[in-house]
Amino acid sequence: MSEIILFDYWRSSACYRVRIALNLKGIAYQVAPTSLLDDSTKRPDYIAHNPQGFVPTLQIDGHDLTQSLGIIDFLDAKYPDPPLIPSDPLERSKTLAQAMVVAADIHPVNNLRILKYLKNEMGQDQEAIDNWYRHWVNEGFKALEAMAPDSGFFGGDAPNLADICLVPQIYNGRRFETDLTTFPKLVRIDAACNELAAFRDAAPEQVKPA
Ligand SMILES: N[C@@H](CCC(=O)N[C@@H](CS)C(=O)NCC(=O)O)C(=O)O
Repeated sequence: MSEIILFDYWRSSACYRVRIALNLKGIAYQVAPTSLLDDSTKRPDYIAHNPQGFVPTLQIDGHDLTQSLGIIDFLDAKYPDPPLIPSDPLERSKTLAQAMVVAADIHPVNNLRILKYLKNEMGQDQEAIDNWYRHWVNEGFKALEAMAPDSGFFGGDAPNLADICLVPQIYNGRRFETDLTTFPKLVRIDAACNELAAFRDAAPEQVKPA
């Protein structure tokens, strides 16, 4: 089998999701550090791998896979143990809904390119941008808290795709000093996930290039 390569930026929450999934499944991979600070992802040689010019890209079996949830879905189909997306139709739908609160509703409006646009094109100052960020985290987390279980992980006894999406979003929420006190279940699940080496080893500070 050829080497698996993750085009990764240490602080990207979409990359963080994929790192967690790879670790949970015990899949060995190499990192191709890809900075978001120097327009590396906008150069033609990178666009050839990822037409959107985003990270992550996972190179595997001679293919370039993009979109963190698409990548994790592929990994789950190819390496089914442990499962990250339930096979039962009802549980699968619930897990995707929980994951998408973060991946489809919170993250896209708080992405680096959106924050840069607010600053450079809309002339917003840092305080307004930080308030924007916290507002959308709050909106999403209010709903996700209501969807969260009273004990265990979103996945029950073991983490699943929803937990994988939650942890990077909590990490970034804290970076922007979001008040998480009204989301006790989410904070509890985040802490439980971070008891696991697969989550801890995927954390930005653990993978930040020297
Ligand atoms: N929905 C995509 C989002 C990917 C994405 O937006 N990645 C960010 C980093 S977290 C990025 O590459 N941003 C570059 C840019 O905004 O130009 C996924 O889940 O993979």
